[in-house]
Amino acid sequence: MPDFIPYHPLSFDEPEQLARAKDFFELCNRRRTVREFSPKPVPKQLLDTILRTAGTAPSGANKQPWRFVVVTDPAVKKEIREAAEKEERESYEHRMPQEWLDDLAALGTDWHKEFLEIAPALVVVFSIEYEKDGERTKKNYYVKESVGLAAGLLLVAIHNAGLVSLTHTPSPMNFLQKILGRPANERPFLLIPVGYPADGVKVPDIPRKSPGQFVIWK
Ligand code: IYR
Repeated sequence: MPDFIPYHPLSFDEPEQLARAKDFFELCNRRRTVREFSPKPVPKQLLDTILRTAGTAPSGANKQPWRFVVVTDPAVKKEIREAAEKEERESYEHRMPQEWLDDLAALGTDWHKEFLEIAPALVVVFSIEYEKDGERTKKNYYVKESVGLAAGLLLVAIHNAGLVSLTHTPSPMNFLQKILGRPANERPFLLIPVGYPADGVKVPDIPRKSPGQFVIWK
């Protein structure tokens, strides 16, 4: 039998539950992806605490198959920017079909990725596909789901601390494995610049779906 320990659930009366749920919704609903950053540095202890939040995510068989590489070294950020822009330029100019480009038009993105050098920290999220146990290879489970959940918590923790982020997906991303010297069992998942927004930053005027559009009650 595995060891079990008592769980101490949070407990609120119903009005308090609703008030907390509303407050948390308001908090999350203010989060926006930001594409222009200030170079103002972020304290290491703050990032460390935010990353600990990401590490609380549930995961398949509790394997916690994530790695977060925090890049603040300007030389490494520059290397990442150059590699990302090379791939992104190829994608925007040759690889992405018109329909995809049309879908991105409202976001105002293109292959230029200055933010990869300007943002004070780049959090590069890797998924750990398998672990080596001596000679044996042990596969992890539900890796994408697990790492996606950790990344979601990361974005909310960043926002909660008054910082902003951008979920960036240069494609293909294998250059990150090389530049950051990660082993073959780690696969780049997301590249998340983190920091403060540039002064007067604007975000696209795009709507969120309402619950009527994405929730079904049976
Ligand atoms: N990876 C490119 C293109 C891009 C794709 C999607 I889907 C987006 O939501 C946003 C951008 C880029 O990062 O610019």
